[in-house]
Amino acid sequence: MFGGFLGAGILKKAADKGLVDIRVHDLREQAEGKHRQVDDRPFGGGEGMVLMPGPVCKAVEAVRETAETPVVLLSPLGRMFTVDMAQAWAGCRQVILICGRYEGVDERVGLHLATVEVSIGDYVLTGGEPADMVVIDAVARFVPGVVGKAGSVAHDSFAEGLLDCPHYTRPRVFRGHGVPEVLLSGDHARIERWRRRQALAKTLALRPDLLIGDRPLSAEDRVLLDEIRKERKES
Ligand code: JFT
Repeated sequence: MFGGFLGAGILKKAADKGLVDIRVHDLREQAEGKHRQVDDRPFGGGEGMVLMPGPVCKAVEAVRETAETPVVLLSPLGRMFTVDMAQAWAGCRQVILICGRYEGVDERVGLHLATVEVSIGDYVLTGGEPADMVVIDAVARFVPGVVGKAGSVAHDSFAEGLLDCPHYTRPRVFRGHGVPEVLLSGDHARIERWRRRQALAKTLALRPDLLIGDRPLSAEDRVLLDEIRKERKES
């Protein structure tokens, strides 16, 4: 499942440049016995299979470089994964993600091995892999050089606590719908102001919770926001 994800696009480029080194480890390499068993039926009965703690612990211990390495368990029961976690982990020498499947991993992995348990959102997946990919992707973006200037991380939607402004490309008129005049004006200062205002207006309309977060707004942003609020009251 990780081959296509890691083998294409921005992550592949980042790996080729040596900016990130993302390794996938097969739990079966740590398994014992003829059958190299990594999962078993749940104690107490019930549906499905549970990943055994032994192979998971051995796999982590085989790759962990220091006691400071975050060991992240993805799980529907975890704390919500946030941009702040992504940024923090991007600054770590190493991050280990435990990726389970089936009904999940033995509870003792979360209790005694993982340093943090996170969920990527309130919806149900069939396994841990897509959640791990989300975390890998979000963390990698914060590694310097991974995302080019165009996607400049610091400048970006959530990193700044705001949603992105709208984007348009050719044609100028698509099925009768035009492009905001300001974007065709060539006036870069005006375009920047418009984009900032749009980002603030979109955030206020769609995600007002982001505006009362812990990131203070600049004086200019507060002026723009007041304007937007006034306009909304008038219409
Ligand atoms: C889901 C996950 C979810 C979700 C790890 C492992 C198995 C499937 C599953 C789903 C519901 C109940 C198991 C995982 C996640 C989310 C992470 C696993 N499943 N039990 N992370 N974030 N929102 N769903 Cl292992």
